[in-house]
Amino acid sequence: MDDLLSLKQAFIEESASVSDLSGLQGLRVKYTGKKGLLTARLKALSAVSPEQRPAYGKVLNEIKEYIEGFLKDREAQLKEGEKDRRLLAERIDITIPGRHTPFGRRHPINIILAEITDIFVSMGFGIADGPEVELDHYNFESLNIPKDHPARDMQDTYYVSDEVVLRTHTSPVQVRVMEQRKPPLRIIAPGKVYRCDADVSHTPMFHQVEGLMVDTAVTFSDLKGILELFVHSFFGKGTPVRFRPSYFPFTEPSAEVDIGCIFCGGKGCRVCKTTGWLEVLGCGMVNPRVFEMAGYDPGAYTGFAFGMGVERMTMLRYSINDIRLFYEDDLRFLGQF
Ligand code: 2NL
Repeated sequence: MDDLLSLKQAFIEESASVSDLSGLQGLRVKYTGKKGLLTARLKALSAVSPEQRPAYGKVLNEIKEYIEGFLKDREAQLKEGEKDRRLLAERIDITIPGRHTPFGRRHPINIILAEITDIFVSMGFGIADGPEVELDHYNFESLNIPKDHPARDMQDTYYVSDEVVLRTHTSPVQVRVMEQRKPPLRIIAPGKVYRCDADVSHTPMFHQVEGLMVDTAVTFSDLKGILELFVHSFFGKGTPVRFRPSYFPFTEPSAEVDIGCIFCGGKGCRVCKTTGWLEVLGCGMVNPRVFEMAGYDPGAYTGFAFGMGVERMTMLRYSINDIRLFYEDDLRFLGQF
């Protein structure tokens, strides 16, 4: 009997320090396992004398029930605690703000390039493209720009080799189209061009839109009508427009198109250098020598051509005073358009 009571006492003491399921499993094996302390007593019951057996058996049974009851209750308790801890660890705080995924946007140059393109497409012009690495022949020679012309200066042109350059305008695209197609022709050539230059108003790469219309009786009036319509679509209907005589080797006669200064309303300011006018386009009637070199009969066809800088148009539209902002990848700038 003393042995049984001290067994129970030992179990009570040991069980008090069990704090997790693996500790509880150790206790279960130690007492109720195959070679457990309680199991040994149960096996030994038959060795107790018949007189003592009922009383001994009764106490032993009580201890067995106590031990088994304790193990069962404590297991349930520990499992519950472990579940609580797991749920706490897995808890999701639905009040934390979501991760911000910034959207990309269109570059201002591309917004304006698309606007210019759309206006000419609406007037029946098709879109042409061609190589940015171009033969000297197409970039200069075929446009009546001879070898000693200042536009070919090493300071302006990126030469790849003697015969190959980075195109300095998109005109060569239009020459290539003339070589491949017969009039009537009505195309624009938008794209990147390269000039060895860099300051507040020049970047080594910039964008141009050139245009070309050729048919049997295209006149300077057609040029004026189309370009005036373009300027009014792009800058607004009431914008004053003027054509001012100019010179390009590839057109004759040539002109530059000015609009009334959109910053001072024509009164004169820093942007228009007190003239009241801003230059937006260059244009002219295609030089017969250019037609000849492209394989068109200058006696049969006439045409006009024009060119504009997209960076300049974008700067005028959005009042930007430094061209370099377009190419600095500053999202504070790029996010504003
Ligand atoms: C400007 C002036 C111009 C042209 C470009 C051209 C193209 C062919 C034949 C004749 Cl294929 N001309 N292009 C004509 C006049 C002016 O550009 O200020 N560009 C930014």
